[in-house]
Amino acid sequence: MKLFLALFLTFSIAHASECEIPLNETEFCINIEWQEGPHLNQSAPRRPHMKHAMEQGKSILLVTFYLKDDSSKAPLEIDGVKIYPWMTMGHHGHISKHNVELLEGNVYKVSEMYFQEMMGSSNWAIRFGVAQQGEEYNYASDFLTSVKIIF
Ligand SMILES: [Cu+2]
Repeated sequence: MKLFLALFLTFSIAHASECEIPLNETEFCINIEWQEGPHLNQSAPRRPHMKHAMEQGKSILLVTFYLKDDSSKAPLEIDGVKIYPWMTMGHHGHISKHNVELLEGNVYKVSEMYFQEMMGSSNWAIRFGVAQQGEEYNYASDFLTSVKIIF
């Protein structure tokens, strides 16, 4: 038990100066904080696939981006940033309903997310990407990083 704790502390310290979540390898880091949830609604009656996308969820995530070498972690606005819930079901996946607002202080609030268990899967993640100007963003393949949601 003591050995495990010592190893864990070493691991934490070794990564203290790194990004908790890197958006890309060189520049930006992401900080996330659940303001509400994440809630997995397992009691909703079974509905046809994708119907859930119309329902309004309660889970709210606060996201900030900061420069990797900025120890003050000052929140930045990222042009064209995409933050969205993604579900993986077997060999395919899909986006689902959400709303993103940029609050004062460059805090991104992602709300109205409804995480539902579907066909036995609760494999939800939050994906982050940046849309390039003049190009259509592909939600399935253009993300830069993804964080699995632990319910
Ligand atoms: Cu699904």
